Amino acid sequence: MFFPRKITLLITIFSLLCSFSINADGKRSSPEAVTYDARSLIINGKRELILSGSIHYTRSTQDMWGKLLSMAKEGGLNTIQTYVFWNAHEPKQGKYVFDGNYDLVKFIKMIGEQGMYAVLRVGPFIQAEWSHGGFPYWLREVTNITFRTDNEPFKQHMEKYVRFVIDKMKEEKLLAPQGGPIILAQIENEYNTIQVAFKESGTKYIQWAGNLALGLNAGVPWIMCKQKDAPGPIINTCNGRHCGDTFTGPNKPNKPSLWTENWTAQFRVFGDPPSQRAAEDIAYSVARFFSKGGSMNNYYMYHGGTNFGRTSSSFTSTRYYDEAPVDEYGLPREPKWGHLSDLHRAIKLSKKALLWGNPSVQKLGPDTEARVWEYGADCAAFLANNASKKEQTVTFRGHEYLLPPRSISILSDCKTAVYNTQTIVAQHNARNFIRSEIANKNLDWKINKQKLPSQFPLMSKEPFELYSLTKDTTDYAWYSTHIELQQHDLPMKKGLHPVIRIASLGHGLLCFVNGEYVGSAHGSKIEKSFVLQKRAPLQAGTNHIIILAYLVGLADSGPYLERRFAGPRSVTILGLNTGTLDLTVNGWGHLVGLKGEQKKIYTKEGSEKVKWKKAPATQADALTWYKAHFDAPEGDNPVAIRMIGMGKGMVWINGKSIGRYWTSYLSPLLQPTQSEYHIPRSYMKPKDNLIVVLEEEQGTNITKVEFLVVDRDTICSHVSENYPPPVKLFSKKGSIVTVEDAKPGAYLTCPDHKEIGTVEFADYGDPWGSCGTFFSGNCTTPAAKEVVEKYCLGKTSCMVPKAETAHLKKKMSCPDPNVKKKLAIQVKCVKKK
Ligand SMILES: *[C@@H]1O[C@H](CO)[C@@H](O)[C@H](O)[C@H]1NC(C)=O
Ligand SMILES: *[C@@H]1O[C@H](CO)[C@@H](O)[C@H](O)[C@H]1NC(C)=O
Ligand SMILES: *[C@@H]1O[C@H](CO)[C@@H](O)[C@H](O)[C@H]1NC(C)=O
Ligand SMILES: *[C@@H]1O[C@H](CO)[C@@H](O)[C@H](O)[C@H]1NC(C)=O
Ligand SMILES: CC(=O)N[C@H]1CO[C@H](CO)[C@@H](O)[C@@H]1O
Repeated sequence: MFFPRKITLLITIFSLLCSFSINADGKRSSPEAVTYDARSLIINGKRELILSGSIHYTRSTQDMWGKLLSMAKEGGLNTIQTYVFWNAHEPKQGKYVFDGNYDLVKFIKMIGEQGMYAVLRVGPFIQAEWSHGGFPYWLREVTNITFRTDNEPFKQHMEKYVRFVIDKMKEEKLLAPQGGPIILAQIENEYNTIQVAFKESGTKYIQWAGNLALGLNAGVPWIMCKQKDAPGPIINTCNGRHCGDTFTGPNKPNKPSLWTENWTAQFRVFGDPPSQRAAEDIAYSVARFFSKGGSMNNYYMYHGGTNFGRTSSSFTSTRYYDEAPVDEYGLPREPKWGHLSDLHRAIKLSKKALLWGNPSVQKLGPDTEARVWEYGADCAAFLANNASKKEQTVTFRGHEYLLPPRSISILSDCKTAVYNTQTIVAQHNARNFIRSEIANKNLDWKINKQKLPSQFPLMSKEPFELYSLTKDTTDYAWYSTHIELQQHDLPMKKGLHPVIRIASLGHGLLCFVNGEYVGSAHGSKIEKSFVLQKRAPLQAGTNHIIILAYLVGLADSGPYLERRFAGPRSVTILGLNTGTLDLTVNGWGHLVGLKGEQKKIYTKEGSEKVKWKKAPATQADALTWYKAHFDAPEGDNPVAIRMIGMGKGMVWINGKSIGRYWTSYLSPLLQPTQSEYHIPRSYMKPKDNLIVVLEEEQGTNITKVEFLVVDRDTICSHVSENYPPPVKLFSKKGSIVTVEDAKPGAYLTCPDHKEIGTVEFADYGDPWGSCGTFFSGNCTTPAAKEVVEKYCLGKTSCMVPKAETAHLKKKMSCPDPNVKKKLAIQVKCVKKK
């Protein structure tokens, strides 16, 4: 049991570093080492609640960082968490990269400039759906290495890198004791999930890793997530969806209860259907965690972003956690962003009682309870209804509260319910992808067919293993062999053809026989190995078999990451008169990468080195390069490209890869997992941008591809009769929550100072659907539209007071007067005239 419990003595485990610095505002601050007690982290001598969100600098561009961080701050976060990506920073051994979107120092500084804290998850193993879990490829080639266990070569490289990162942070004065924003650091990552594979070596290793971290004298506490036996003062933290109920707690009574990964959705791999985690569910589990004594929560992810280039782990889609509170494009996903902002306000109103108060639990009914924190006159209560279907009214300290099913109400003074996790007061919005007029104008696609190679310089008896062949320099490698056949080997009957059968360990391949494309096949995230079996146009004489094998990222999880294998394992020809012919040890030639990649034909200079032809109107061949020029889309909203009509490949804009696309990989819903791909604004200049597409598959249609402008200018409100006013209208005077001038109602605010141009939908009764697609139910009030127009048209923000609904009720036509009434509004924001 870890909740509730007495606060133990503040234990200072790190020597107090006495450095002084001057803040940006000129004020002198005297930073101290960050410590903790059983209740929370202690920063500058004070307990602190940490509301944190993960944003990975590698998954957006520098010009996006400022806005992302300010949205996080505005959303009520005080901390940003990021991994540190080893293979981004040291792609070649000893050659460090810290520029562009890999500029970790700048990112951390920007967090500090926002007045926020940073949590640095150094790893160096990070998983993160990032290729190789963050390990550089070269690490795999270190003699006798075994990753993440008591192995000398591994420990040596890990130590060198971890030291390098922490030294860099120290040099730049980014650690809290130096006046910088970093308050916590993480060593290793979810090690418990693989520890059993290494038995005592695993235990030894995790002890060693802990000592390594502590020995760096960073002056901030270290954490290990999902690590029950985190050694010494290292804090074990929870990762999961419902840490309020699943976390067994810190492993020592003097450690606080921290939640480092609370998934805001689920990352997706190609082949997955859409997945959402409702804002109400996230809010419930966060409120529960704090109500039970948690003092830090981190949203994983707060902004997911984009896996540019070849950075995603095997089969992971190019967009990452697009369902997070801030979407891939950096736009707020409502109501998630707003509903969680409201939750943070409610938690902050309760902060004093939460951090210094004494906890108690009171059962209110069968599925209801109150968790109360009291500190003198200061009091905060969390009233929980855990019944999954039933709404319940509870009495707490003489007042009645209505609790929707599976919800928690936060009473920031033990009296006023300022927030309920199930009751969304925040506005909703819908994302629009609008065809760009400018960028799609006169798109003139040219093609360059990737020729099959004729030289395969690397020879061996059997096909080479694909990871060690490509060494993470490309997704592609060619395999070639040839066989002599006599006329009498081939089937005599007309219409009968031999078949080529290739068994591969992953991830995919294209097969060519005698220069002819015979087909392709691929595995999946779950089942990486697969078999291709196709009719082969074999003939008497010499037959050439060419395979283009490909990878879609390196694996990022599990033990023995250095011993994963991919690529063709066995090749046979079936249906010959002489029986099955096994070509596996027939002698194979290999060639790494595509000619076009070597020539960098996705860059301006490279594209001029090859001949391009006008794209034909007929179906295209497999393995084709396309190029065109376009002007940057109008306005300054984010930009995407819709790859409908295409199969699988990669897109480059002015030489920069925006990631792999795989539109032909359909989910069980028979829709592509991802159709739109983000093109960062900073990759484009105003005019004449070069786009190059590499398409692997046959029969695609490049003219279907279109440039899009992305917005969330469709905003909505969907509130019911007994909604409270928004939390932001409440404040705390002493220990009392007050609300001045706060009226319940439907609140709407356009993004980016736009104004409400049209009211697209408004109804009072039982409308249904969601923002973007509302429908009237059986109870409807057509007059609602006029009322909303009166309050909102031409305004940046508006509020339709609840009082109006009383008038509307009289005009409502409704067969069942007992129906729960709701007001639904959908408006479109437009630029101010
Ligand atoms: C690698 O391991 C082998 C077998 O244990 C050993 O003989 C060899 O000396 C090791 N190589 C290095 C460089 O440590
Ligand atoms: C809440 O309900 C869920 C299932 O409905 C159950 O698994 C869980 O144990 C309950 N929690 C409490 C604290 O009652
Ligand atoms: C390709 O797509 C365009 C635009 O949708 C269409 O007009 C054209 O007929 C398609 N071509 C083929 C060969 O399918
Ligand atoms: C409207 O009424 C019909 C018939 O009573 C019912 O089947 C339907 O579910 C109702 N629709 C809504 C949205 O409540
Ligand atoms: C600890 C925990 O809750 N883990 C869960 C995280 O979410 C995945 C799926 O989203 C579950 O499979 C895990 O059990």
